[in-house]
Amino acid sequence: SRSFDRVQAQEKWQAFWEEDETFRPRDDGSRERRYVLDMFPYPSGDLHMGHAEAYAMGDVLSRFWRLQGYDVMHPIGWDSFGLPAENAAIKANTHPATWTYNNIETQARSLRRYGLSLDWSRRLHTSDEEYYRWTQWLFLKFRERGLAYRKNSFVNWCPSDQTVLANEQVVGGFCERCGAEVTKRKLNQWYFKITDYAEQLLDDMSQLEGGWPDHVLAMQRNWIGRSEGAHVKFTVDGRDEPITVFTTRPDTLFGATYMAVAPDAALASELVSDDQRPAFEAYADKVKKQTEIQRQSTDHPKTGVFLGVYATNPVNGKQVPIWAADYVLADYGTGAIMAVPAHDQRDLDFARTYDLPVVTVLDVDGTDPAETGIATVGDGAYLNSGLLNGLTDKASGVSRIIQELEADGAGTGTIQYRLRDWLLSRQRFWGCPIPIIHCGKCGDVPVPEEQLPVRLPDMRGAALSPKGTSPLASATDWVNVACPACGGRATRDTDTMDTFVDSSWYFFRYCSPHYTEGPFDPQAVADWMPVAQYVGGVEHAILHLLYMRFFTKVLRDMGLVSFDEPMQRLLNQGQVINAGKAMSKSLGNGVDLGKVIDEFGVDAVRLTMVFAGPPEDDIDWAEVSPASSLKFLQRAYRIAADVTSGVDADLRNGDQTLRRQTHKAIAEITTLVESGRFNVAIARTMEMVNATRKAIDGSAGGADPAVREAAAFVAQSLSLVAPYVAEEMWETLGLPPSIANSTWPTADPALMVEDSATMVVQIQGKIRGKIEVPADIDEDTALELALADPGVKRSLDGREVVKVIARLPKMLSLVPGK
Ligand code: ANZ
Ligand code: ZN
Repeated sequence: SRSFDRVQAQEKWQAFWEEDETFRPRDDGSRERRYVLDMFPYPSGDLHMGHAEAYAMGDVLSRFWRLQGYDVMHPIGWDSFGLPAENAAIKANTHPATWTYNNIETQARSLRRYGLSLDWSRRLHTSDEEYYRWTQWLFLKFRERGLAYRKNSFVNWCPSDQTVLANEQVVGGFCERCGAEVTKRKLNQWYFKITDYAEQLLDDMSQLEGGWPDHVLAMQRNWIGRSEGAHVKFTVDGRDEPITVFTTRPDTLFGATYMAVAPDAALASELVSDDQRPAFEAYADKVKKQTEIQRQSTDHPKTGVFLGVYATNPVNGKQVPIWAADYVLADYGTGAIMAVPAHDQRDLDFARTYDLPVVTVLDVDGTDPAETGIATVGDGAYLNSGLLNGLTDKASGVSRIIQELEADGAGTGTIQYRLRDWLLSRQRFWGCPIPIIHCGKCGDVPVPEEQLPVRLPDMRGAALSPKGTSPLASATDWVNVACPACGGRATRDTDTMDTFVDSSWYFFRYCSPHYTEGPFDPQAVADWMPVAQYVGGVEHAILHLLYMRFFTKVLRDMGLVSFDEPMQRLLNQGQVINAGKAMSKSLGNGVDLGKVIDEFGVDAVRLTMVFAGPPEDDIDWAEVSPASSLKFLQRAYRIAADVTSGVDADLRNGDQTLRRQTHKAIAEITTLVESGRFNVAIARTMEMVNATRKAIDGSAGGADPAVREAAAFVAQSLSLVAPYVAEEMWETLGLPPSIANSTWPTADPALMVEDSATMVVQIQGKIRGKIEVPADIDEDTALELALADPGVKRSLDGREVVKVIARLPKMLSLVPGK
C-alpha cells in the first residue's frame, strides 16, 4: 500500500522493540561500547516540548552509533526527589510518593510512545530505597574522607520555600526555584568540601575542550574563580593573633591606609572596642537585611562603622584603623581586606565617604586618584613603596613583595577560589535522609552501613507544611533513636540532602542498576564510562555539571573509577520557544506535546524538532511546520512503496547517477551526524528523497536496483529521527525487522567518482587533441594532461602557453606565445 496508519505503526513498533529488547545493549564485550546519556527528567507532570527536543537529539546519536555497530547503552530514569512533590502532597493531602510515581508513570508512557531507543531494563528512580541507600552510603564515605562536614554559619534562606539554598541556587539574590528574595540565616548545616577540588575542577577542563561547549567551560571557570595573590598578616594592638587578609595586589601594600572586615564575620564582633560596640551592632543588623548582590554592586553606596581598633601595616609600621564595611563579604578570602583607596575603586569610594587617607603608590597614567576620585589600576611605576620603587610592572612588584613578606613571616603567596563549599542540608521532607545520628555524648555518629537505608517515615498532607524546620523533626518516633556508638538516647539528623546529590552519581548507577554490593559495579563502570555523549539543557552549566564532576573525582580518589572526567562530549540543546518567547503559563503560549503528537504523529514532531536548526539553537514553534514534516515523511514512505525490485536485485545494473547520489549522501550524512549537524543531515536526506523520486518517475523506474538502494538508505537515515516511518519503509522493502538492527552503510569511493568526459584541446581555435578526463577535473590537471598529449605537443612545437581558457570538462583552449 502507498500509505500506512500512523498510530497503528507506533503501537506496533513499540511492542516489537520491547519484545525484541532491541535497545538493550549486549554488554558482553563483543562490540565496542558507547554510552549515550540524556539528563534524566524530573517528574513534574507529563513530558513537555523541552523534553521532546532534548530526547530527540540524544536519540539521533544513540541510534546512529547502534547502526554503526557499537553496543550502545542509552538508559533512562527519574530524578524523583524534590520540593514540588511535597507541595503537591500538602495540597492534595497525600504522600509525595503518590504524586511522584504517578507522574513517573505518565512520563514513562509518553517516553515509550515517543519512540526513543531506550534501555528500559536500567530504569532507576532516585527516590527508590535501593537507590537512596547508596546516596547515603556515598555521603558517609565522603564524610570519612573529610569531604562532608557540619558547620554553623550564615546560609542562604528562601523565605517562601522555607529551606536553605546552595550558593549555586541563588541567582542574582533570588531563589532559583521560586524567585523569592533570599535572606540569611545562621544554621548548623552539612557541607561537601568541593573547594578541596577547585584546582582539579579547573585544570581538568583541558580534557573537556573540544568536547564541551566553550561557553559552559567559561561559566564553570568563572564560577570556580581562581585568583592569584597573597595572604598578608596585620598585627593588632592588644591581640595575640594577627588579622590575615587576602589581596590580589600585595604590591600596593604601601598604599594600604585602613582595613575592613565583613560585619557578619565573627572577626568583626571579636575586634570591636567596648565604646564602638553599640554602633557596630546596630550597623550589623542593618547589613543583614541586604542581599549579597546589593552588597557587591559598584553603584550601591558603601557603608561602614569604625571598630575602635588599629592594626599595623607590616611594611611601613604605620597604624591603620580597622572598620567593618558592607562591601567586604564574610565568605570570600578571609573576610578581611587591606584597603588601598588609590588603586581600588571600592576602597576609594569608601575612603572619600569616611574621610580616610588616600596614598598613591603607583603612577599608572600620570593621574592622582586622591584628586580625580578615580582609582588607577594595572601596571605602573611604584611610588612611596620602599623596596618596590624603581619597578614598573605588576608582575615584578607582586613577586618582589611576596618574597619580602615570606622572608619576614608577614605573608605568603596564595591562590584563592571563589567557589564555596556545597551546602547540602535541606529542611524538606521529600529527599534523601542524612544518615547521621546526633548523640549528646558521642557527637555526630554515622548510621552503621548495614542499617542503610535510613528510610523516610510515612508522612503526608499538612504534616509536611513548611515551618522553617525540617518536617522530619516532628516525626518523633523516627527522630528518637539509640546512639549506635553508646546506646544512649540520641536523635536523627532531620534534614534531607539537596537533590543535586542524587543526580551527581546516577550515571554510574545505570552501568549496573541492580548492583547490591555498592553504588555501582566498578567493572561495569570501567566497561561503559566515560559517557560518550551527554545531552541536556544549558541551565545545568554550573550546578549539576560541576557537582557531578566533583563526585567523579572523589570516586576516583576512592579507587572506584579510573578517569578524571565522566562525560566526554556535552550537547546543550536550545529551548523550545513560541512566537519568540519562552513558553509559560502566564503568557499562555505553552504548546502541549501530547496534542501536537496526536495531530501530526511522533515522527513528524521529532523530525520538526531536529530539522529546525542547529541543536544548540532555540526552536521557535511558531516558525516551524510539523504539517510539512508529515508531508515529507509520506513522500519518503511512498518511495519505499514504489520499489518493485527484489531484495537481492543486482546493484551493478543500477542507475549510475542515482547510485552516485546515494553514496555521496552516505558519506556526507555520516560526517554530519557524527559532528552534531543533525539538521543539515536531514536536509541531505530530503534531497535524496527528491533524487530517488526523480529516478522512479524517470527512465530508471521503480524496478531499478539503485532505487531500492536509495530507498533503504533514506529509511536508515530517517530512522535516526522518525523511527516509525523508517521501520514501515524497511518492512515495505521486504527487509527483516528491526531497522534498528541493520547496519549503517559505508560509502563506496569508486561510486562517488563522477563520470568521465571528453575534453577537446584547441590551439588558436583549431582542435589539436581529444582526451578522456574525469568529469570533475580542475584546470591545473587539465592543462597538465593537455601538455602531455602528443598532438598538442606537436602543435605547440616548444612554444610557451601564455593564456588558458577553460570550459571544463568539455574544452580547454590554449594561446601560445611567440
Ligand atoms: C588590596 C587591593 C588593592 C585589592 C588593589 C585590589 C586592588 P578577586 O580578584 O575577586 O579575587 N577582597 C578580598 N577579600 C574580599 C572580601 N571578602 N570581600 C570583598 N572584597 C574582598 O578580588 C580580590 C580583591 O578583592 C582583593 O585584593 C581585595 O582587595 C578584595 F589595588 O586587596 B584587594
Ligand atoms: Zn552516643
